[in-house]
Amino acid sequence: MISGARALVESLERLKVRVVFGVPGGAVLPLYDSLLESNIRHVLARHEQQAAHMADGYARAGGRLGVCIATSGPGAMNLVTGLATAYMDSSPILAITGQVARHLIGRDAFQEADTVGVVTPITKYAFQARAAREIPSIIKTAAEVATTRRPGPVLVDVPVDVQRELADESEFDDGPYLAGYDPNPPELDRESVRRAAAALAEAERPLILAGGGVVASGAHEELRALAEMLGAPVATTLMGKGAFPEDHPLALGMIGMHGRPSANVAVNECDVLLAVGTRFSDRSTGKLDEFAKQALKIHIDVDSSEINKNVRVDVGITADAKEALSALLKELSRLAKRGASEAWRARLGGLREVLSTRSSGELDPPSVIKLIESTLDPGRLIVTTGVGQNQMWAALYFTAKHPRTFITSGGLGTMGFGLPAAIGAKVARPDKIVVDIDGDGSFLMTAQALATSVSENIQVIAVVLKNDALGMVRQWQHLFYARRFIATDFERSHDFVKLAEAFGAEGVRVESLGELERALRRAAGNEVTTVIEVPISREERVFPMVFPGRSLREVMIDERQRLLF
Ligand SMILES: Cc1ncc(C[n+]2csc(CCOP(=O)(O)OP(=O)(O)O)c2C)c(N)n1
Repeated sequence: MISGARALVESLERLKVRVVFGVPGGAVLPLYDSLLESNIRHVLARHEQQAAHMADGYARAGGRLGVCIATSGPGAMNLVTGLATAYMDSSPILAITGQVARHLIGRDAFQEADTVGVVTPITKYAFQARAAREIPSIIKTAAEVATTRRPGPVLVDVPVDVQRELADESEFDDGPYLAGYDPNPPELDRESVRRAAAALAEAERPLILAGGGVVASGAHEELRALAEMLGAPVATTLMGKGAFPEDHPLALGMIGMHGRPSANVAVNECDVLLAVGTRFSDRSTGKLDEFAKQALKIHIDVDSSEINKNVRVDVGITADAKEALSALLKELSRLAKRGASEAWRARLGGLREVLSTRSSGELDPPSVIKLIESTLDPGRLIVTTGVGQNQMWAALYFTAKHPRTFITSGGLGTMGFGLPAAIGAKVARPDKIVVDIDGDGSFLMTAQALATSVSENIQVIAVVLKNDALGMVRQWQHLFYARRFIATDFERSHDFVKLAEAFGAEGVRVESLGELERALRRAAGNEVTTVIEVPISREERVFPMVFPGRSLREVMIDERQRLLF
């Protein structure tokens, strides 16, 4: 006879789960007790939101399932932001929550919350185990649902008496729990692939737009082969950063509100657009009616509900990106290809100049990001970000050369994501240098994750761009609310050096690029986590910018100068 809790831990072991991030509580005590007998590492977060972001960072950096645990009621409710973040960015995490005992469900018992009810809209699936014997099959299925087709978070709610319940192992069911769920992507529609290949072969001004789905499916090599075969430039979404090496001659960088002009303009001038693994978020497309309206559009996505959801396309292919791109490559190798025209390449090459990196020699944000990249071994670097200006500067100026090296809350835009995600990423990839490029506002939302980082020896570097403000919101107040600033300036400046030290991390304040370089070198070899405070002006604004509701062809390069392409 074994308990539900033991069965749960064994199920995780069978999935080769090596680490879980969590915070214990009454309703998960049996589970924690069973973890004592396991080799699974438990990383103690100081807040469940952070446990979820850690699992998310682990999943995104490592390309495998991340697991987090919370107790019932407040613990589970604290996971919500982390689950919604993972849901929007299609990140495979498994959240296990405790629940009050079965006979107390629905009676407002102590620390009872309807966790499944709350998380259903922000998870790919939410299970509740009603008997110990169901646990192996639920955990196996939950992990399968989280990691297959379009990945996403899954929650398993386990009442505490189910964790305690003893069952004979012969009673345990480990068959599929959801008979209707097919983990395999749908069969590739060959006819659509042929149509897509024919259009691409004919294209004079082809453009490939790669989203997070390319990273998730590990299709980066196929993408590169296809781009090189066609001589087609490649733009990415924010989530697609790293899907294509950004130092490649065909790379245009990121599209969208703060995209690179070369990428945004390409969208509106290409004749054939191949979009792969992107859901065409409004932040990426700008004004929808204008988005690539001149182009024949092909869309590959593993989630059929994404095809024609935001952008109407000429050829929709529901498939795993890797499989579809391989099929396209094969098909194209049989066709005579026109290849991208010289004029097209020259046009886009010229547009690259529009965004030149300022090098004032001061601590301006582009120079800070560039220095992080050049000082730390770029081959070993993983960047995570907060949300706001810091995130957009990181996205614009960090050259992501490999998949899973740029980790950011793209869809939900969750402040506080950067530090815990960095911790999770470092656990998944201890061989990497993980740098959280953060804003002071975002950092303060989850700064106590420093406690986890220091006590668990998970060494990361946090570079806090300190403008004593909620910079991005302030930027919008500046641009769209006639500089009527409210609630965006911090009345007091915070001391991040002392904050770091309070947790046993190292803190350093830098006043120049030279000092920053020295601090980064020291931090990379440091035994503990380092927080580097970088003062920047609150008047800094992120440009280029496509104003909300505008077409990607209207690029503001500062607050007055509009370039119309
Ligand atoms: C949890 C959460 N609350 C509020 C917001 C709205 N918001 C977007 S950007 C931003 C300001 C971010 O400030 P900071 O982290 O200091 O970064 P900066 O823009 O100054 O680089 C805010 C409040 C958000 N994205 N997430």
